[in-house]
Amino acid sequence: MSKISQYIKFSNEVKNALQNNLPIVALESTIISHGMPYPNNYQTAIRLEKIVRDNKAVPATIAIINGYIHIGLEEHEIEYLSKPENKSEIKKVSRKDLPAILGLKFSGATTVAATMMIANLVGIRVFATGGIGGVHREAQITMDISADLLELSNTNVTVVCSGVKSILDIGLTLEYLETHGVPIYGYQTEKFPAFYLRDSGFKVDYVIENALDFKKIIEAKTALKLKGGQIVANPVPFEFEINPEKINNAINIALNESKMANITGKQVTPFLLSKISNITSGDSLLTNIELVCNNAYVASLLAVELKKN
Ligand code: PSU
Ligand code: MN
Repeated sequence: MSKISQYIKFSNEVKNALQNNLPIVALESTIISHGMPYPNNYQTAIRLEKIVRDNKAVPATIAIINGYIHIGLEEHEIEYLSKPENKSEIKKVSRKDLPAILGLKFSGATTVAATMMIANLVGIRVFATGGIGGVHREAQITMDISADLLELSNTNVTVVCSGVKSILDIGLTLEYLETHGVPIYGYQTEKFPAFYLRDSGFKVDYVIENALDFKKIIEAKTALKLKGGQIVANPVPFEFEINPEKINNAINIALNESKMANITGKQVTPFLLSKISNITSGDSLLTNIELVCNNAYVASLLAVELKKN
């Protein structure tokens, strides 16, 4: 009989943290391999781990290398995932891809959905990323709805993110999450953020002022035996917010180009991200990096609070 343990390799740091019940923050790898250019992706992945450690938690960056789920990466593994020459062999791995990637011994970068699944398998409860996938614009026609949303409804992990990009239909994404019982907590804000912007025009469900508020909610959720995850929406710091006109213009151009080029399926999100970064000559990348770092910081505060008696 095959067991999950035969597919998992822990870093020493993560193994030790699990054994000693220390706070851990999961980090995904699709933003490294498919979300940012080299060398910013490498530098950001290293910086994220440092932020988590500086805030008294243990980082667990998750990826699949040669058929093994790695939970906690060495620097050379982060480098492997970052390098442009490896991009074609590093698949973008969501829930549906996991059996084939492990069974056939491929390598892959995990999306929010796959990272949540893996974190949950080993009992990691807090996860930081940039933005989650969502309901794409015109999903009424394309049916393009990210598996991240269903994962949030089923898997008991908290995702700290800066909302979703307006490459998506934000209103429909929020409706979908509501239908599937996924609550959204604004970290010191009542506005649901739109990734590059602090305010999407939509509201979060509840505001949490600090990690203790969050812990009280999780205690109640646990008592209720509710399944599924939750979103902590953390806006990009003021000083790194991008000019709304500039970003909306870039998004519209990128959306048009993706339509013209007939981009579909899992290529859509990476295509749009790299176009937007090119159009804004890297401005969007800077914002992207800073918001992920801030999410790693807040996720660390939450993970630490959850482990306090
Ligand atoms: N949104 C972003 N940046 C990203 C992603 C989403 O702003 O890098 C990545 C995440 O890994 C997310 C995935 O889980 O894209 C969603 O892809 P899809 O839309 O194909 O489900
Ligand atoms: Mn999709």
